Amino acid sequence: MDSLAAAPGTGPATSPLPVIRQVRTARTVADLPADRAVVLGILNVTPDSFSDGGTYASTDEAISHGLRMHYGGADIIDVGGESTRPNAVEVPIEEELARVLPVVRAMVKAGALVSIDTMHAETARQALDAGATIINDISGAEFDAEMPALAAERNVPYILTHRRGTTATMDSLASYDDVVAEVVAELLELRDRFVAAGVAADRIILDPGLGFAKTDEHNWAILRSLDAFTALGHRVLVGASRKRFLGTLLTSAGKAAPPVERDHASLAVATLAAASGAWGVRVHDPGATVDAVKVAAAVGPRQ
Ligand code: PMM
Repeated sequence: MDSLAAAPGTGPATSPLPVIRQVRTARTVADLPADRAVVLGILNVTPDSFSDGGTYASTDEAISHGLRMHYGGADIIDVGGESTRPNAVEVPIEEELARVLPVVRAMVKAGALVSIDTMHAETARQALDAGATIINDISGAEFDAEMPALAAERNVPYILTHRRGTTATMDSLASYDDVVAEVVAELLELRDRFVAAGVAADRIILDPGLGFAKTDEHNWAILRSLDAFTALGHRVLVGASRKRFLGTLLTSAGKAAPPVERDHASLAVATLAAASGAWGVRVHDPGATVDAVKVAAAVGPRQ
């Protein structure tokens, strides 16, 4: 299938596809490539995400963008309906469901593997019923009490992300003596709570949660020591794409680079994360990132 019009149930094309590659898309998690890092394409169906807020707020725009990423080579489409930026307004579950479910259904119909980016077990449950196969939860220690039981019952991969506090409080909690050791310890404690609730350990993917209760320097320290995370015996996901610390890095004339000007730096971080053994990277520009992680895989580990 190589055009939007040919994707059953996804409606007419509303925008051109910049790149169409011959892709054989993985339909199950087991089909994901094992010889390079996996690339998740970010699909925020929100009016207020920091990095692309509002761009794909309508269902049609979100589906078109998701299909562009799918045909552009993304391994997984990560669909979210609630902004996770500092001080984001909480979205009622009905609103979150109305945003994500039509998009999840369309992506699944087009043959994409879908993860659902949500902090709510009810949203995750309905997205899984609609064909999503991975739960991506950034709530950290504030997780929904229903989430472990759902992850255990459905036995799907579960992305467990480090975060302290909520979107309202996380910036004020970005204080560590040793950020790497403390994030590892807090992630493992969370991991143990999920395992105790019946979630198979090999289903748990760990994410250090760049930008979630972390300063710029904390993010760099974690990236510098990614092997402390990959050594934990779980797959590791890294989400750096367009984040604030990259804007700061690229400051020009006293102004941080805006999110849309952070893609080259995002690509560099994804490549370095893949070279450090990350299982996956979550990015806004999956087509270019797939090429980059192939380079990382071809070079292989440092001798
Ligand atoms: N970052 C954001 C949202 N979801 N999920 C995971 N697993 N890891 C992340 O780092 C992460 C995430 C926030 O970024 P966005 O607004 O660009 O989606």
